Amino acid sequence: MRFHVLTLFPEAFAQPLQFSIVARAVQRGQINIDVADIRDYTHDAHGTADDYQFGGGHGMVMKPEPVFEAAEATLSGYDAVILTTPQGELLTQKLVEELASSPAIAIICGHYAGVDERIAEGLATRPVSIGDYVLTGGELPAMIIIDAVTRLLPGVVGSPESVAGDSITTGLLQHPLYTRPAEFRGMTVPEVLLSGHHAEIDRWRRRKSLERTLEHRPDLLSTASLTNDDRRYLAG
Ligand code: 6GU
Repeated sequence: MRFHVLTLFPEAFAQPLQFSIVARAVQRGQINIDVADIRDYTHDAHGTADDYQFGGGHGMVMKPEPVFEAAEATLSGYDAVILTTPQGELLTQKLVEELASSPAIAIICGHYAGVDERIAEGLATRPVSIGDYVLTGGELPAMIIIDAVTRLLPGVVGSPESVAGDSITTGLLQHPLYTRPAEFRGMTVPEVLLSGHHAEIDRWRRRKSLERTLEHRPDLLSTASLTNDDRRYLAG
């Protein structure tokens, strides 16, 4: 998978993606991340990439010419050209899965008050927001998209089951996890997990997932496939 990032702040990408699983995916050649500096495609001495809004109003707007020129110089035949914007489609695991099936993804990082609408109209195919809050720029959203997509690529995460059983994908949040020691500062690991009774362990995990989802994300439950047993348990 090839990621092409177009940004006014390429230095933001120098360190953050260079650790753990994403870094390993780069090293193994499973993904490739190219970062282009939009400012390299400006034409004045100051490298002006933004300007005042027509119609008046607070906040600068990213000019179309440098973004189009950066895209034309660096991209070719991409399936998805994402524009990061709070006005975009919400990034969900379903959208991440869809993106993971493209051979290449371009991400234009929005900045300032926003981008000239012609970037959305004539260049980006997919405006994406990462959640209902406002960030100062699209660099962190771009990294989040890269991380989430990379994780789904074949062979990137050790066990395919850990990806297939993702909470959110299943509509249920993950059950609690424990490792050694069995007792830590007076807090103990639930007895059932030490019992070796796999059916009991599965039942306990399922119930904890149901409880957590009901408490923190009741909106997800309608997307989960629930058994009659699950429904009885939730009904209390
Ligand atoms: Cl993609 N960009 C900005 N600036 N803020 C956001 C966002 C994106 N998604 C949520 N908030």
